Amino acid sequence: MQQEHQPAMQEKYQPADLEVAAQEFWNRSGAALAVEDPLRPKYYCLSMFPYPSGKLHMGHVRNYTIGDVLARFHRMLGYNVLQPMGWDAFGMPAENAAIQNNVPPAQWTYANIDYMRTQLKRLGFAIDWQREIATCRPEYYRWEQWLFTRLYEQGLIYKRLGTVNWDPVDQTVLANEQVIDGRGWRSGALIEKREIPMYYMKITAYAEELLADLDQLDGWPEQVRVMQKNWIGKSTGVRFAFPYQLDGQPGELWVFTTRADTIMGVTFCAVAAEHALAAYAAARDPQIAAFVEECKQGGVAEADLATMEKKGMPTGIFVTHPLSGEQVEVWIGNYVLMGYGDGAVMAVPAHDERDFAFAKKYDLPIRQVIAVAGERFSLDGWQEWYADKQRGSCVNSGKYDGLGYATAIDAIAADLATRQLGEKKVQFRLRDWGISRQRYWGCPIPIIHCAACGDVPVPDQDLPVVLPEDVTITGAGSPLARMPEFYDCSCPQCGQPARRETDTMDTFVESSWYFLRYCCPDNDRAMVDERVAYWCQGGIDQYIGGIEHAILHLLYSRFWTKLMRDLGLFGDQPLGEPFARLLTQGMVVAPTFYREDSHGKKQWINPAEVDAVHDERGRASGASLRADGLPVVVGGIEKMSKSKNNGVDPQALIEQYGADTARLFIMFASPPDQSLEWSDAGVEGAFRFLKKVWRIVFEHVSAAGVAAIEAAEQEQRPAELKALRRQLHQTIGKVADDYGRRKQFNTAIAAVMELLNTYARIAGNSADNSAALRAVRQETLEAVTLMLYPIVPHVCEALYALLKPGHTAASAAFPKPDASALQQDEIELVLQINGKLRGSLRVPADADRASIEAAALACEAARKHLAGAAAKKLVVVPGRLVNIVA
Ligand code: ANZ
Ligand code: ZN
Repeated sequence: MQQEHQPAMQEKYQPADLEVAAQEFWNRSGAALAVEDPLRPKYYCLSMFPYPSGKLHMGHVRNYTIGDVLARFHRMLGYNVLQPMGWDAFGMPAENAAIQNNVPPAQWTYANIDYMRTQLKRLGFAIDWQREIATCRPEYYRWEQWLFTRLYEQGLIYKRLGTVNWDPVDQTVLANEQVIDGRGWRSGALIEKREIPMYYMKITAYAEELLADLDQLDGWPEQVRVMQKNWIGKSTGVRFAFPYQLDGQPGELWVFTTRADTIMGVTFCAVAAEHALAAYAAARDPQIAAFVEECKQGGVAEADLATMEKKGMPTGIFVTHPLSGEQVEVWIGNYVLMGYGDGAVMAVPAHDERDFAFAKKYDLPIRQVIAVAGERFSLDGWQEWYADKQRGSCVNSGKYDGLGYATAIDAIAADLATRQLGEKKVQFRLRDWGISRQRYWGCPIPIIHCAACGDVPVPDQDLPVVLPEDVTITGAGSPLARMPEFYDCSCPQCGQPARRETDTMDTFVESSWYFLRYCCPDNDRAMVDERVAYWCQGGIDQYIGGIEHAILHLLYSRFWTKLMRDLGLFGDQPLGEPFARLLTQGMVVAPTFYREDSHGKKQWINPAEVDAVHDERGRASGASLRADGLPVVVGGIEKMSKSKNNGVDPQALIEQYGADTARLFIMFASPPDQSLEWSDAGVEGAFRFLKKVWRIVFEHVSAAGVAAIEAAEQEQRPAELKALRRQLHQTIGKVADDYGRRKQFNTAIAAVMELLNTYARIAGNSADNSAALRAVRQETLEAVTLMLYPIVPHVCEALYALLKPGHTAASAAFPKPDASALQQDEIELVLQINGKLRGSLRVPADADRASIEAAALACEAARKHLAGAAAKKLVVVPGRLVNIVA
């Protein structure tokens, strides 16, 4: 049965009341509930779930509005739509807040969830709230623990030593972002590196597939695919060894190179500070030891390796070149990463830019072994062609002289292989994923440590390992490690007293599979079930979120999906890639304002507290603080952030203007993947537009009776109404394409605005109320309401009920363009006389050249401008213009 939504007809647009009414109606009618229906095509619309930090920020509102527009649009196209929501609820901020406010993290988190859920509901998103997930609930994380035990048994999770940041004052492990300039963020103590046992997920076992499957993801932004590709970082090269003798013992220094063709140009080797040979040298020379310590402190990000200042020290150790037999000295170099390849390189300063800089600095020999015809080698500076693989061939390389890149590598790899000193090798930059966190507010790792049996996974019947929620957080170490009631247990294998693991999992684990659990959040017997096959078949149709998750979250989610597939959890519908299409929304930016205090430190002032003057481009050119009327400095336009105090609270916006204005402003201000600049004027404009739409519909609905109009006007009507209908149906086509294929919502809105301008011009006259006009008006306004519905659903729900009593926009179909209305029976040509614009000419769309020429010569403008002169020639550009040359 059709549910009634019949709001009272009001002359003024009053968002507060009508938004509540619309939301109540949607709730009553279950408009957003998703029920599996194999007979209907599904559309799974997923937005990245928020961390429950306290309240929504503008980035959330943008993200979820984009999702909601797509969800509602696809519902109108007849899809069975799933749009779920949940909470990425574990994580450090809850622990920090707990220390500050003295509330347990659980309590803080649940209160935030409650508040943010209210905010999301107030925005009118068509979310199926029956599927809500909070990752901190045992019903959720028990399945993650269950999967952990399966993967552990298969060796896809394993334990080894890992390096962490240790705060010696707080006696706790810190995350990288908690270490500021080498010191603990809270204690200020110098941070030490410590090696502790940690659990790792073997993502490297999937590196090849994670890379190859990127090719399938043609619904992803190219930029994100490239970032994933670079992160996985596959390189093909040669791994080989330099043999050596140390204290009479034979050893081998292994290196990885992508340029084995330059092997005869090696003039030294360089190892990382953490390398065994560096440790050997450090143990015998305090100066080397000091240098090694200095290098380890740095903690260099890989991106900086190429540009940072090269530093090194010789070890005094010599190794033997495997092909030439030459003695080569080993240096310690700060540009060599321990975590990549073998933590050592063969240095070829003539052809590797980093080695070149290093050799110049320490005056080491540089030997050219690659030449390019027409290019001259010189030691004065680095030249790009030194690295040119395509054009170069070997020189000064004995038997390899004259060989090109690929053939030289083949020959050299073969010679290394016969000496059993090396072979071709594929190397990945991707490392295994360390998931242990020495934190409280996370999913407990389901392992029991037994003195006799070792690490024993918690058996299924003892899952979940529930995280105690009533704790006191002090900031010094995890409370779990101080709770015998948590860690004391008996070994599941031998029954002897044992100790439960007190580390928790990286919160990236929860976000790696939440989108699957939305399909079956109520299943208490399995992690996933056949409903996943329904909603996720062919991939989740649309995923929307921030570009900051372009690498890790998306990579981990892809990895988990493949793990679950390989455990057979998807039955006979193997899902390999979770997200078919990805939209990365742009940042929300806003102007910044500040004053400098007496120390020259900037005091940032929120845009809501200033009055700004704008230049003609809409940029703030001057501003004053409302409180004291005195000027403030106008800073740049920057991403909304706490540090620049330029965040605008969506709540205030919603309270003042309503959810629809917030949604419309966001979708109109810029395309979803570009940055969105906050502007009060833009919000005002959005609000005005909604008032206008309201008034137009109101006038149409309340106009009664048939008023007489001038006979002359009456005659023009059919052509004008036809033009309006044509524009209407063109707009319908364009809006559907903008929403569906192009995902450019701002241009869709602009097209509707233009349509309404034409409407006002042609049909806005309420004195004329003839049946023909009424029909076109009704048709136009119904379609406008439905076209805008995905973006501003509340007001459109109310307007649609006024236009079509007894019907609801929530169950209406998206309008379809009427092909006959699109047919253009008359077209307009530009009329020129002697090349000068003299007006226009209306002719039948299918008019031939002769009749166009006749019409041109006969028209009023031609008669006037030719003034009796005969036309020498007529130029006709079909569909465009006609030029009379006299
Ligand atoms: C000699 C050489 C000569 C190299 C030359 C390059 C050009 P990708 O492509 O990123 O895999 N390398 C190897 N291990 C390293 C480490 N642990 N830290 C820093 N650099 C390392 O890079 C592979 C190249 O990076 C290798 O090839 C090696 O330098 C260096 F004309 O070997 B090459
Ligand atoms: Zn045991």
